[in-house]
Amino acid sequence: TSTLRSVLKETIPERREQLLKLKKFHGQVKIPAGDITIGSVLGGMRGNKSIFWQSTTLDPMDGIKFHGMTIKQCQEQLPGDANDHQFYPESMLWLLLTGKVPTVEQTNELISELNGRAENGRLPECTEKLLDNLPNNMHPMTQLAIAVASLNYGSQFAKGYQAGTINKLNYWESTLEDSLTLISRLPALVGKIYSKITQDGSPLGQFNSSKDWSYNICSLMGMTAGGDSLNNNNLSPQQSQDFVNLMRLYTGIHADHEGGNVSAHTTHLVGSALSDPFLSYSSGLMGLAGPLHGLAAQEVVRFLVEMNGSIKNVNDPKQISEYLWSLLSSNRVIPGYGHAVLRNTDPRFQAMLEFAERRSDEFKDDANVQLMMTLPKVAPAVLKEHGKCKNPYPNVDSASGVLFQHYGVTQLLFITAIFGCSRALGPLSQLVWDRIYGLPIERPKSMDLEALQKLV
Ligand code: NMX
Ligand code: MLT
Repeated sequence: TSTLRSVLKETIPERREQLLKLKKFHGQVKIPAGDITIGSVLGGMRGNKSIFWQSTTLDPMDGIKFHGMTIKQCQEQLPGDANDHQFYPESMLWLLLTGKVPTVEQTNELISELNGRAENGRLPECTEKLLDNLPNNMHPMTQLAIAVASLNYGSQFAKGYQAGTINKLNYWESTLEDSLTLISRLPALVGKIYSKITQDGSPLGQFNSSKDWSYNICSLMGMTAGGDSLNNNNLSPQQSQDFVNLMRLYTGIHADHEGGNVSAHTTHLVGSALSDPFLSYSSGLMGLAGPLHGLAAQEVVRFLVEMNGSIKNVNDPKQISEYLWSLLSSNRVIPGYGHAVLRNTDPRFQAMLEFAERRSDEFKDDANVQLMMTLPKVAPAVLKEHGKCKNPYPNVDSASGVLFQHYGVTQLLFITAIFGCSRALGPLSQLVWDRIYGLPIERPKSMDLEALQKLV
């Protein structure tokens, strides 16, 4: 991390000074439109601007921006696979951490840095044994969260803190070390878990240290072409190449969604107790596993498959609309639609859709992908008429699951584990900055019903 560290170090003094001045001289300034109401206390803290988060900001209409850059701008400017206009998640990680667009050399250096830490895809012995002892059919997210927590056995931050050898101003350095190690281990972890849920836990593919992080996620899942896969994955060379680019796209754009979403907020909260990055992100993963958050991608696939089996003509908007109404009248949600903060189509959904549209031949006979592409023309009107949800448009989880399924990832529970690889990038970058700034432990005040009642 020599260059990454030096780029980070250059930005630290100015940012630290800015934060300290704000805290010291302007701590009493009220945040506009940020007043906390009884509605926000009882309503999931919506509209309550109270988390400090630097790397991404969510606009309700335009969606996510990474240090001010839209997904399109990231696709144009971040180094990646030139043939597919697809940036590497490593360049996204660089951007998230430093606020700067990396050069090709800097991106390659970070790719090598992560590969060096990955130890050829070998997991620490205790983590390997731990995973071997978990039932193969245990929920992949439970396995992933346990395995990530177990990596804290080697935490530099925890060791240094325990020994009292690190100064508070330098906490960020071992936090960065641990975060990069955690991220580098994720391909091997999810590869192992994928093998456990599909076979017996033995390797499905080989780690390739000349390739990028997303490629190695695919390779260790046994989904690449040529010598790296040890698995007969039935993909043509073009399909495995496309699958790798789908993985780069997916893991690049799911990396961060400002600070308030459950996985990011949990990582930040647990990290504020100075728990090390492994424990902090393991907690974030537990939140990502909920059906209203990351698990929704899996629910979408189930729902599309069920709908395909239930209606005669999936090109008939009337039949789709009737099916959606039957769901809503039995008090079920339409998965992949709605959002806590967004009020428009999620640009991440748009990016996944464009991936499919660019490969129309590949997907023309996949009834689930076709239905996913038709649904945005029908579901928003139904949800508007239903009148409950504030955002009737597709969210990020609408497209990803069926695309992964198309290439052979049929274990739906696993899709959230791929989300878990990606989401590590944002919250862990923020954790490094939390330590740079020396943010205190989070401890908001809670209120009971009587206290709220007194206010009215
Ligand atoms: N289908 C049916 N009803 C919905 C939907 C939907 N897709 N979205 C929201 N509603 C309902 C919601 O359940 C609530 O009903 P009630 O008052 O009876 O509790 C009402 O509309 C108002 O909800 P909102 O304020 O619009 O949404 P909220 O902020 O509470 O929740 C979600 C946001 C994302 C949890 C919600 O839209 C949802 O459950 N969507 C389906 C699941 C999903 O796709 N989740 C993935 C989100 C993205 N991610 O990765 O995390
Ligand atoms: C996310 O990516 O975390 C989801 O869209 C949920 C959110 O932002 O609340």
